[in-house]
Amino acid sequence: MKLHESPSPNARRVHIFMAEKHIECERVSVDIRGGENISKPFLSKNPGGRVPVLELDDGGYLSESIAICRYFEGIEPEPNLFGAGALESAQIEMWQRRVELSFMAEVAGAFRNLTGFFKDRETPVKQWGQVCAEEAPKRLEMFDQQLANTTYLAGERFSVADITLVVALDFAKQVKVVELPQLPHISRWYSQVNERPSMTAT
Ligand SMILES: N[C@@H](CCC(=O)N[C@@H](CS)C(=O)NCC(=O)O)C(=O)O
Repeated sequence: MKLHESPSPNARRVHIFMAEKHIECERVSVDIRGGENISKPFLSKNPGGRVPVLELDDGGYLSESIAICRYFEGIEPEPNLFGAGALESAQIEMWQRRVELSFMAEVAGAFRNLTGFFKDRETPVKQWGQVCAEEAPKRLEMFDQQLANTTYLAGERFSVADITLVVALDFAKQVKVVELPQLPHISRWYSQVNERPSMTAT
């Protein structure tokens, strides 16, 4: 297996997931700044033109971070990060999607539209970036409320939902396009999650 990647939040999600499961594989660096991910050879691996992409030993490819993580969960089931049984799996899926669709997407929208980082391939819309930057912090409240009652985002088990939230928060801090509020339960959870060795995986 080979992981085609660049230093980026979605690749980091996969790095953390792999570290939790002690999975290692060859890495191939993709220059997303220079547009290698939208070149013809790369598009033949992932028509979506994004990293990360997992190249399988049979020559096939998987993209979408969560799909890659699900593959790893299948080949290395422990520790369980997607849940066991109907209810827990659905709860983890629910929180993972809430983070991805309501917070991570806003952070990405603010970053892409306010900085124009990818303006060679898309048209940044400053006003839209501002809307995303205003929305993102509000979306954190539901996670703070949940974490008032649970150790981890989807319950008492560390899961892929925690990985998505920590990566989205760290990316927001790094690119400084969103003002992050100090929320007590997220702060408690963040310190706890950051004690895990997987958090420094690259
Ligand atoms: N939904 C995709 C998103 C992948 C994504 O947006 N990757 C970014 C880096 S974090 C990228 O490749 N950006 C390059 C570009 O937009 O040209 C996933 O989960 O893997």
